[in-house]
Amino acid sequence: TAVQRTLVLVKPDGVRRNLVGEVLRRIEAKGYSLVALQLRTADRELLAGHYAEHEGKPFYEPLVEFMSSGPVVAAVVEGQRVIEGFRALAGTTDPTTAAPGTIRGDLARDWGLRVQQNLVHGSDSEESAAREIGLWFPGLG
Ligand code: DAT
Ligand code: MG
Repeated sequence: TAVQRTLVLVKPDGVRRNLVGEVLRRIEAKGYSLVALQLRTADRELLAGHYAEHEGKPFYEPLVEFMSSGPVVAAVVEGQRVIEGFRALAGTTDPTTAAPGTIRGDLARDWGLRVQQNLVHGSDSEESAAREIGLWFPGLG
């Protein structure tokens, strides 16, 4: 089967704007299931692991700063091909061009200079998902 798990984050902008329920609603409406859920403010160590692939890039520091600026909701989500499917629900990284009907396309604000404030994160591969789930939910699996 192609049942997968992915790591979803509602980023600090989403929590601040009271969009947690809306994001989880879209996930559940698609038919995906929640396996684990937590509200937490990430420290730099966790974020350094989470965004290791981006270390050294010009947007890395502002990204970590933003991601540690307040609580995030972390979720392990399960479903048929959910890794690709959740990224389709989320829309493209830059909310400016994210399609209508997607989380970022419908709901993201302050885009332009603030690509990082794009409301959600979703793992981009089975490898990333396993690694990220291990970081955020060490007790799982
Ligand atoms: P995604 O979150 O769509 O997987 P990514 O992994 O390439 O995108 O980047 C991680 C986050 O970093 C992204 O959600 C927002 C921020 N980011 C990416 N590219 C950026 C850029 N060119 N300028 C500013 N922030 C960027
Ligand atoms: Mg990514």
